[in-house]
Amino acid sequence: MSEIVRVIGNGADLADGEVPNELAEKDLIELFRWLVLLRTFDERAVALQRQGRIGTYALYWGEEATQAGALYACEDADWVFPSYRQNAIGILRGVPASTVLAWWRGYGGTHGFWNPRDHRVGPITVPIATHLPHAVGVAWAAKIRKDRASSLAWFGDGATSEGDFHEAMNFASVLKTSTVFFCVNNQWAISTPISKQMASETIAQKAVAYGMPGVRVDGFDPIACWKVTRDALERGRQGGGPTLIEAYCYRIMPHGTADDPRLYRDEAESEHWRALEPVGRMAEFLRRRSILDDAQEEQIRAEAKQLVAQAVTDMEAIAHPGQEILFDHVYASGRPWNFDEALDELHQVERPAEVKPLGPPTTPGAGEEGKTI
Ligand SMILES: Cc1ncc(C[n+]2csc(CCOP(=O)(O)OP(=O)(O)O)c2C)c(N)n1
Ligand SMILES: [Mg+2]
Repeated sequence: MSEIVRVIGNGADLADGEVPNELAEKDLIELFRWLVLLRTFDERAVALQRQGRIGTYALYWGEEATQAGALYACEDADWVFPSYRQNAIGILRGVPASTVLAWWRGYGGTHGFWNPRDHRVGPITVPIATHLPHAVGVAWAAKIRKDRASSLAWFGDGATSEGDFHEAMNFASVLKTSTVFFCVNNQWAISTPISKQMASETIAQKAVAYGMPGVRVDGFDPIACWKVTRDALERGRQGGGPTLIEAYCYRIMPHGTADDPRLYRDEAESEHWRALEPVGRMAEFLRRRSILDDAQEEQIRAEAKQLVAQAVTDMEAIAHPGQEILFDHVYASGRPWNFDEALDELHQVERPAEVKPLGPPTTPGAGEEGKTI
């Protein structure tokens, strides 16, 4: 099994490694700010779902390092493609946080979506692995145009069982595109553990078959995630082709707000991993080096809270879209006759004048059940 790249130790028996020279103190603080912003958004989104103010939500608590660390290594010109688990990544690139919340509220049109070209952030992708060929496509286009842009796509351990993963890996390696395949191995695909997902010892080793490097990194370590992504992008830009990164971590939380992991796993195991979560770990690391103090941390947290609170206000100020939204934007030519008929029929269905809250949360796993993404 290849070695796992790690920089941040645990302040005890596991020593800290070297911080790459390119990361100045201000970068480390900025990276911490990103981690806190992602965490604050995620915790607030779960609360909003529990209050019936947004729909089912796929939380990423604990996976912030794989997101912020990798994105920090990207240049603004690089394209990034999230799955549902990296749903808020766009807010680190200028997508309004209210737009992401509106997406989870089920709003379409201009409210719940952004133009991928504006920030080079692909749409939130629910179908597993379908965004991987897209990431290869944009990197291939960039290569043809002799444009410097690379691409990066995040996906899970479960996604490696999809054909799209293999097709994308093959195309990227044959065409030598500058693409980073960032696999967040959180060891679970809803209720399927990694042991039932694959017989391979690691995910990184799958890279061998495609003639590209496969590296393993501690997925709870933002600096290590930055480092391996930066190296992969550098290589790609120099014409070295794609890289597969396996960020080894654990899905500490349920798959989503409609999932109850107590039904299929021992929660004592998540408690073990929780101790490694990246936000607290990064804060402690920065304190060990006297880069962060209480006042600064408090300010970073307060700013994140304020940004997310404003996003909630903005999201809730959006007028509820009409039922037409289900049928609009399907065809560029407008609604065909059968859509009009279906819409008429839908208008006959009684619905409350006001948007009904989704209702208070019930026990996880009950209620909005089965509604998994
Ligand atoms: C093509 C497709 N098949 C099945 C699903 C249902 N589904 C949603 S999440 C998920 C598990 C994905 O696990 P993994 O790739 O490890 O990502 P994680 O949820 O752990 O981030 C499945 C099977 C889907 N969304 N898309
Ligand atoms: Mg997974």
